[in-house]
Amino acid sequence: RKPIVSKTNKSSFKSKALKVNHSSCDSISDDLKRHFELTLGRDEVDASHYYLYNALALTLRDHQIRGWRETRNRYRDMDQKRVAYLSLEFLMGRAINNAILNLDLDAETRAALQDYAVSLESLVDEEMDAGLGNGGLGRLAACFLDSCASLALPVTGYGIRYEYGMFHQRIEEGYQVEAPDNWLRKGNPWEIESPENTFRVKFYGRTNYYTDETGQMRASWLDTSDVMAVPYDMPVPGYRNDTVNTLRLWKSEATDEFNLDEFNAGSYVDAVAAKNLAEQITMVLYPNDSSENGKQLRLRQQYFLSSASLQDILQHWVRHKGEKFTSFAEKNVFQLNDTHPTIAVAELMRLLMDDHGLQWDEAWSITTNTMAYTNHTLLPEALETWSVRMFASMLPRLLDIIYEINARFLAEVSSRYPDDNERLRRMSIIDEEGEPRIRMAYLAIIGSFSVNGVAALHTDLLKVGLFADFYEFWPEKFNNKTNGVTPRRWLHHSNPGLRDLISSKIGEEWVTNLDQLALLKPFATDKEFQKQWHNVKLDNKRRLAELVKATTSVSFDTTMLFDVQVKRIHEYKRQLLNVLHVIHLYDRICRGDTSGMVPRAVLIGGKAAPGYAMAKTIIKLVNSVAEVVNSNPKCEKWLKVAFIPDYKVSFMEVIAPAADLSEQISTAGKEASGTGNMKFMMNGACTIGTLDGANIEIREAVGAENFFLFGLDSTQVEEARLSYDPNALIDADSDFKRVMNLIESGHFNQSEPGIFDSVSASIRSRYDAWMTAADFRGFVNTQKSVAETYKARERWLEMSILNTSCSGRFSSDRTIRNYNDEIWKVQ
Ligand code: B1N
Repeated sequence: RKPIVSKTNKSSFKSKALKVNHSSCDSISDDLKRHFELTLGRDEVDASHYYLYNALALTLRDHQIRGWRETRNRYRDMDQKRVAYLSLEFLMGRAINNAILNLDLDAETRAALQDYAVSLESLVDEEMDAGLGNGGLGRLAACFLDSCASLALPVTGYGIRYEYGMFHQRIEEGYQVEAPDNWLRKGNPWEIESPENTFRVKFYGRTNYYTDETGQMRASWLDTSDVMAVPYDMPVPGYRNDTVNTLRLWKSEATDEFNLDEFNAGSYVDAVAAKNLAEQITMVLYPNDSSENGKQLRLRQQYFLSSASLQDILQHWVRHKGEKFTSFAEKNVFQLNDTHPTIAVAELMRLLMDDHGLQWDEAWSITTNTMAYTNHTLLPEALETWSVRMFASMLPRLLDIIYEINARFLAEVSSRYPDDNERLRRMSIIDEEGEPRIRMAYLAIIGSFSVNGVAALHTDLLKVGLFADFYEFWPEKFNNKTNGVTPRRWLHHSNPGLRDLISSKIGEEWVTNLDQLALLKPFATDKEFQKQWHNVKLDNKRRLAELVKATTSVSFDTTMLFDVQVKRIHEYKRQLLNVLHVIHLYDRICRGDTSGMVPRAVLIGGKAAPGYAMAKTIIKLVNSVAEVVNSNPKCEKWLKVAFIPDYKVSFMEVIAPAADLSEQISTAGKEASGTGNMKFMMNGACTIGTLDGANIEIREAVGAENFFLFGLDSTQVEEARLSYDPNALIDADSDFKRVMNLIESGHFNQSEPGIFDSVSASIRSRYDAWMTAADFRGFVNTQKSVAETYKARERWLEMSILNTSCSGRFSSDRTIRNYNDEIWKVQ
């Protein structure tokens, strides 16, 4: 091959520009060439970014393979406890930069790419985000995998290889339009199929009871329709520690047994076509965040994941230890990411009893000593229940087991609380009000040795509210594990400017020990350091302004305060409150009242569940307000508003480093934790927020004087609800009145009358669950002090530096250490 870049150029680059490890540099270069020319069969005319990206991904995968194998062998030889993290969602984002960073191959990779005259930055955009999750819950699972590998903990992620991940969002005429995310269309160079570990998952059929040779009553599940589960493994590299863990994703495939009736009836084609049903299971991610949708197919996904994963682990156990399960619970933990994989409780019972011959008591002891449940939400609309009728037909054997679990549990309750039928009704796994339903959260609690919430407030509220009866029954099961995010992706990778500035002051230990960021505190008031800090932020704002321009055509001026709210669109997160403030600023600008104001660029982004009408209307409102504001010359100097379409992990990597102000404004008591709040803090944004979720702990860490607090707390919210009168609040506040009048007069929707009626009605409703009106005045006032502080540049910079310095405890390394110390107990 003729080198695309001349030899002299290449060698001078190598010798002068970068400090590189020559042996791995040559091997990266050689491997890249080999994959490009041999694996992919390309030559220089094909040197498109697409093929180069693939060749590079394969090269990096090669460099993880030995560590991957060695990690597996090490775990096996050490024979220590293992953790399986079961989750319907893993929101991994892109893998390429993570691999380069964790393998420490940045300089080598850049040098190798010189041969092709392309930059690394231009290649990484070729990778589609692995969007196998909705939001916080799925991204948390991804951060956890990074921390587990970086701590060299034997933790395997088990999930579903959705053919279609989170939908792509386009904005047309201000409205959200969904498009399918066919992320595997061009192949996935990171995954390795492992067909030898295929398992059979049963559905439908009936339970058969029989007596075995020894006279024992046993059960088997017969006449089932089976689906095959084929695993695809993705490497999860730890940070520069030779550990490579595994994310195992299951794909559903039809069995080779065609539908015999149809086959014999001569309809061969119909029989083959019926394979579609099996393959549907892993076709698409349900795009609902914090709400359940109750569809049959979703239950099929949940059981499919749970059964395949447990069979995988049991097969491994039997291969190495034989059919003896006495020490199984000492060597295995299953962490359930919300109730979504909770059917695993009943499935483990079934496998141990029906397939491995254990008796109930032994199987139950193993199950309740291996399962651990994480709750992620208090919202009633997110709590999963399944209709007994549907369950009975799809998973008959599992329903038998759930009934038995419930009967034994209720017997325990009634011996502790004799004659308390009301309590039995409340605590039963089966909700008998109306059509009988299975309460998955109760099954999870009863079947687990640990139940945790995801922030201190959230765990406290679980104990006094949703799970109060269970807390009273088993107080020792309940514990808190405040969420965290990985500093590798969310600071080291996404904010190179800040990373280098921080390391120049305190060294690099912070990357694996984030508490070290506290060493920056003395520099918070250092003028020279503040200047450098400011310049990094400015650079990052430039980068974000380019993205905003490219995706929305709105120009953000980098001297403005970047005021950012990106997250799923949900009423409880109150994007609406944010919009009310924007309209208030607009109204003031139009009236010429700009005293105390600071020029702001407001950025909002996030997806609405396709069936969530109000969330979609809120997106339309943001876009309508943006259009009016951005086209008014009076606003030019003061206010810009943009809605960034298709918010995703790779966008957050650009957004978080550039934010000045982080909007965390949920109705207190509703956001279980939040994790975006932590990413912003780590990158030096100040938070405006309510006393909700992890905001409380963020404020505690950074100090009340460095946090913009407003609004009712969770207790006040519940009190205020009793006599809530939003119309009185509006009438008593002339600013609020004008804002409502702008919305209700059709100012933002002149050509589409009435489209925001539902929005104003919800704000004015006494039953508004999110109490938006209650916090309007507090929010507007606190935004005023944000503006004042931002103008006092040095004070703002001090706050910004302190936010980063105090973010150490929000590393997911800390969270995972807590899980391990208090739940998993892996040595
Ligand atoms: O989990 C995150 C938290 O930081 C957020 O506060 C919380 O809202 C989020 C059903 C959910 N809770 N529940 C879900 C997602 C998908 C689904 O189908 C519920 N997501 C959260 C991490 O702890």
